[in-house]
Amino acid sequence: MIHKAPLSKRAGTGVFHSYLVGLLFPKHFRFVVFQMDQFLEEFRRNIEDSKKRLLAMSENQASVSLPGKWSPKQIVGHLIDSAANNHQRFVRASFTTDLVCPGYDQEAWVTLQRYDSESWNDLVKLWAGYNSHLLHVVSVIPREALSRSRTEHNLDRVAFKAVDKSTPTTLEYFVKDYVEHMRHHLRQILGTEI
Ligand code: NI
Repeated sequence: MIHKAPLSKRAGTGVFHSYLVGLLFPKHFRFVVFQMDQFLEEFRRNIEDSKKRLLAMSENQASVSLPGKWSPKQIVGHLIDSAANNHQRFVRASFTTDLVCPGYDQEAWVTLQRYDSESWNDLVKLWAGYNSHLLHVVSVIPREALSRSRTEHNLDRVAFKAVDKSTPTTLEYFVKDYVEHMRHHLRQILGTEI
């Protein structure tokens, strides 16, 4: 029934539900909130630190690619595609009980958009700006929507670390998986420290 309520009520339901959970399971609830806050703080630090380090690279350094591999420009381009796709997925999932998300052809997206011919500074700033917005979005999605158990999902196909179809999952898992994928690609450019 929640999916038919008006927007304002829907958000309110999440807050009220969180409040009830807090009353019933105070310790558990505080632990969950603490975990999420800590995750968001690390996500924020990843964006800020990586932005500085990426901007310190030259246009030439960012354009170099080894045979069969993406250049730093193309990797950041791929991360912009990932942010754009997951932005849609996260917002849509806040209103649904399932987690069935459209996929996208990652190689084809990078090739078509010719990220290699764009300015490195512009790409890094777009990547950082988009992720700052995603950080904000995740911080305002009702906790109930993040922790809702979703039996119908396709994270066996669209997640970085796949979840078996028969195992229920959550939007919280998917958000953390998104950031894990981002860190994986940042490490390819910046080395192991991220
Ligand atoms: Ni990837």
